[in-house]
Amino acid sequence: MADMNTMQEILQTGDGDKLRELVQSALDEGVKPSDILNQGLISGMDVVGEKMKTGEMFIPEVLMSARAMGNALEILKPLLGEEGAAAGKVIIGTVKGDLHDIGKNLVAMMLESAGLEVIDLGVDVPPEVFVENVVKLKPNVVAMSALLTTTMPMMKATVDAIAESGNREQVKIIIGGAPVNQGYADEIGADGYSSDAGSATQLAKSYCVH
Ligand code: B1M
Repeated sequence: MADMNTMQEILQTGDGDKLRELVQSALDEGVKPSDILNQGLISGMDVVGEKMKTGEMFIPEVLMSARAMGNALEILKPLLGEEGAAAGKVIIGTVKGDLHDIGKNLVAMMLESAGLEVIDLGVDVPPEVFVENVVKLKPNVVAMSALLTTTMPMMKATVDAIAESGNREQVKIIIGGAPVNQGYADEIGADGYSSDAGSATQLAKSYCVH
């Protein structure tokens, strides 16, 4: 039987091979990919976050867990898709100063699975790089991720930079990541906020289908 607690424990050890094995056997047993993601991997990462905070885990160990999670996500990627592909283009990135990319990658993956064209600008993306890509690629949506309270202000800086470039009306801007919420999206003049990859995909699609 697939055991989500074991999956969470293996994620904490950073053993990517073992984690992939567990994910695969859970899939073989018929466990839904979204349950593996939420109850096994994301819950496991929450434990890692807690241990990081209390000093029970250090950065190199957290990085190993992050890598193991990335590997496991590769297996889930093709299975998390949705029916009803919509045409549209999204540029996505983690804002300047912020190196967290697991959540952003998950959102990018789900957007792609939903049939949207996704241009991933990576991590530590300065406002001017978002602007350059808005000008060059003319996306329907710009999606920004931030995991640190100290990098949240970069979201506002990016919204402002896009406005200053004269392109604010041409693009919808959506934000996400653990420290942000709808109130913050309203405050900085973003068009929307999503708490997870699934709702980010719904939101982006709603801005792409005309
Ligand atoms: Co960092 N880190 N980290 N870290 N790290 C956090 C975020 C933290 C909460 C841990 C803690 O203290 N409990 C804390 C932030 C505190 C704060 O600001 N309030 C923290 C800290 C302090 C730091 C450093 C400063 C530590 C240090 O060096 N002293 C440092 C900063 C480096 C930097 O960015 N400049 C740092 C470094 C790292 C690692 C490099 C070791 C590693 C990142 C590896 C990587 O990403 N490749 C790491 C990790 C792994 C974490 C935790 C443990 C896990 C994050 C994660 O991947 N979660 C994290 C604690 C936690 O969140 N539980 C923590 C899983 C992921 C699927 O969830 O990213 O929330 P999440 O994404 C979700 C939603 O938020 C949403 O959808 C996703 C899926 O449903 N979402 C979006 C995300 N982006 C979206 C964009 C959208 C929509 C939805 O667009 C529209």
